[in-house]
Amino acid sequence: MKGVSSIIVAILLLIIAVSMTSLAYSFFGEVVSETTETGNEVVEEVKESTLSNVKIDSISDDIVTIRNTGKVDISHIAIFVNDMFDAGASVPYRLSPGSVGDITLSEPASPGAVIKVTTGEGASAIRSVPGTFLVLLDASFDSDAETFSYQDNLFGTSSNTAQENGQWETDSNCASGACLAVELNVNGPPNNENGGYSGGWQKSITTTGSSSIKISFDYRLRLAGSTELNEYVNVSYIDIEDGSIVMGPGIVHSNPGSDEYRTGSITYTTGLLAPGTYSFGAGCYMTQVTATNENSGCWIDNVLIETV
Ligand SMILES: [Ca+2]
Ligand SMILES: [Ca+2]
Ligand SMILES: [Ca+2]
Repeated sequence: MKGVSSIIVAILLLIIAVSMTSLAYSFFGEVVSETTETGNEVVEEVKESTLSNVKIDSISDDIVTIRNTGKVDISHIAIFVNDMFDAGASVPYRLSPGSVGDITLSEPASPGAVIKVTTGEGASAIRSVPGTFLVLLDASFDSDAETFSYQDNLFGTSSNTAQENGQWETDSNCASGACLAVELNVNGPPNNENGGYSGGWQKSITTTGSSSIKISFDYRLRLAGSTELNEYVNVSYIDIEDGSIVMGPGIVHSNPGSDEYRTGSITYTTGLLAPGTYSFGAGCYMTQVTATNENSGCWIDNVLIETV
């Protein structure tokens, strides 16, 4: 009986082993075949996105002209204006390689807006709408003061005119080459010491159309090392929109004994301005001094004024 059972057990074990092997084969076989299929799909997708390509040829008013620069058809074309999907735009249904098509936006995009085109194949293109920038003034001051005129007390102060001075000069403190300089508490003794000092350079700008105006300029400030905490200097300018005085960045003395400098740029854009003449000015303002050697100054360079 014992021998018979051993044989049965052996046969059973053999049957189990054979079924397991075949199960394992069919299981791994399926996995292998699925993996191969997925791999093929990935390869197809990679192939399509590498071969599909789109370019924006031009943007004019509400028409965005695109070109299929890839090797496969493009379809499911979508357009975004400043990241907003334009659901009302009319787009080509399909474009074959090399062909050109027009997208009509639901409304003309503003100058400077960012246009993005995407396709169902994964291609995309981005381009900004050309601006209508008109340069009203581009002054580097490298050969002269470019008809800017210097004025004492431009930023709210009212006396000390003998201690305020402006000159066009070539100086290593200019952003480059030559520029417009202002010196405050020039040669002492201090007079009306709590009244403050200011000086700046002005110029009128005339616009012929309604637009916003963008203004930018470079500045460098200096504050004498002999000053105390309440004797500080700010870069200052006249906002051409309403003629108001704007106090920009400044230096409050923190390192007794050595002169301190601060360099930077100011950029601002006005609201919509009606055609007309506007006055721009830039320079610096010093709060007060109590000694002849407490002085400050600034250098203004690269004034760029343009419509946007
Ligand atoms: Ca003066
Ligand atoms: Ca310059
Ligand atoms: Ca002082």
